[in-house]
Amino acid sequence: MRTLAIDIGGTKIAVGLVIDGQLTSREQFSTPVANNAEDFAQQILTRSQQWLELVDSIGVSTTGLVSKAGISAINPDTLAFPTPFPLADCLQQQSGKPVAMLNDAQAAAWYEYKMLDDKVDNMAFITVSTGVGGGIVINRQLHKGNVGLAGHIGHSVIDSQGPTCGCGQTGCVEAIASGTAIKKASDACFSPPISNIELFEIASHNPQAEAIIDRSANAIATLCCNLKATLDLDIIVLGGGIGLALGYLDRVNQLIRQRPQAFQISVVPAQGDYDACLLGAAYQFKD
Ligand code: BMX
Ligand code: ZN
Repeated sequence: MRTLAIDIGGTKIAVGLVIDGQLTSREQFSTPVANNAEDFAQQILTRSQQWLELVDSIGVSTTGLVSKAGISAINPDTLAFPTPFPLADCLQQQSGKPVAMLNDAQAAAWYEYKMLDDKVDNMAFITVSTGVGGGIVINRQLHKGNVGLAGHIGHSVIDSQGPTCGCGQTGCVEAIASGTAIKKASDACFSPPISNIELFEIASHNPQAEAIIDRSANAIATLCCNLKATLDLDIIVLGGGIGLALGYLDRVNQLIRQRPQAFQISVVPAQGDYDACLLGAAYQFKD
């Protein structure tokens, strides 16, 4: 089976060729403004031209709420989609190939679940990236809910005095922990501004950088303990550019170990590494 995998994030789009479950080549480019689905599909297919002839199918994982009608944003500050945004239909029409689409973190959750050993019944995947996304597997099944919203755990409120979130709530995990939130805090602190990569690099000897990263990791630790309390998960898999950044996962696990025993849970890195969502996109054709 040859699948063109497409992962649409708030900052970048990754495209790649997946042959029998293996990512054999990949490319990425900055996410364009989503003006309309036809143009957006056209731009992605142009960047995937070299693989299009070779594939049987197209698997998409995307930021946002995925329904039959198309994609919509929960937090338009991460990527705004005009309504309607029937991207799957447009990709199918323009390419002539079958298209399957899931929310990015839901797709990665199912892929990562299948990579785990047999004893796990309940798990969550969390991506800490432009936003904070999630996917939940309950009783060995991906739980999407009736409208596909399940797993949008980045929008759990953990601090009612916290920052405003683009979703309209106050104090969401995403508004505190995401790459976007980290950059905002960092820009308020450092002049000239530094990238999130630099922030992680200087954290070991810069207390301000350390505090910004710690605040994010603490919010993710709280989210993990809340998920344990709500769903009695067996394990949590972490991914995303921030989630997999230098020392971040260790911080989260250390912070979790300071919580009461009943809410502790072990958090492991995504086996698909930075490409968990891309591999998840293709994996939809596996089942
Ligand atoms: C947001 C939301 C989720 C998404 C998550 C991670 C939008 C556009 N997206 O919470 O659907 O899973 O961000 O997205 O509302 P990423 O861009 O960080 O991968
Ligand atoms: Zn929110």
